[in-house]
Amino acid sequence: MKILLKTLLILFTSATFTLADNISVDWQLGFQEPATDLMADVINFHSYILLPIITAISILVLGLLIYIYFRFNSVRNPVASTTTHNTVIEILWTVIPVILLIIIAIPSFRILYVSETIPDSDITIKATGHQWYWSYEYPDYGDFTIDANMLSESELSDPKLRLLETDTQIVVPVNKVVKLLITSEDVLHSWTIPAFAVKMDAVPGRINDTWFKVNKEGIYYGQCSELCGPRHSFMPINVKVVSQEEFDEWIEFAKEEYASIESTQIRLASK
Ligand SMILES: [Cu+2]
Repeated sequence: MKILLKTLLILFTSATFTLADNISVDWQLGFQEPATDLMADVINFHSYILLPIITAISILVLGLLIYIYFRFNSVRNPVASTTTHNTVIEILWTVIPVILLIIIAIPSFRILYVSETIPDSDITIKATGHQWYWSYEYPDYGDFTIDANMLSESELSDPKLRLLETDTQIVVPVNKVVKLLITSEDVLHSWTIPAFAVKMDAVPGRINDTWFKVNKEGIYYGQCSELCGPRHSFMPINVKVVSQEEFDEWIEFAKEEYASIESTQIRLASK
């Protein structure tokens, strides 16, 4: 009983942590808090369509098994039936699953369509996967590249988010459509932020695109989600979502801070 209460307490408190921290926590059940409308749709689809259907099917099948076990065992039913066909039941067990699949397919296709259709974007970011870090470019704002390496354990801030924090975070404005171009320099990687419902493969020699529009400020965490080598778990993704004013300030800072060496040389040479 004590253990049960303890477990319930952990589950309850972890749910509250989730709301605050935009990260997964020990004993968490379910998804992180959604930060985009798309992720909210995904969670609703899961919680109000998939989960009830799965639960109902499991309970129905379990109930039938238990009923058969007691009603038709050899003691209560010594002479077995020789029935081989029942047209009504056969039609039902074909038609009902078809209806359920249609009920699942309609909202599922809608979510897929929304995630694949990039609206008019306010800003474009290009993410490149490397063994084993991510680099980012903001092509709308000139020629600079940001490398985001994982922080080692001794460098972590408090609370210590092991395997999640990077030395530089990419910054995006809140409530703006961000178009993300994703590619890789070496092997397959995958750019993922669970709270955004974004997971897109980074493929060498090809550019994939996706998008997100975050509706709350904060720092969001993700990890490379394609097995890419021995340090696959050491290339986390941080996105800092700020107001438009803060973003404008940061982009001015970033242009100087992360300017590439070549362009600095060109600038110096032209002076
Ligand atoms: Cu990777």
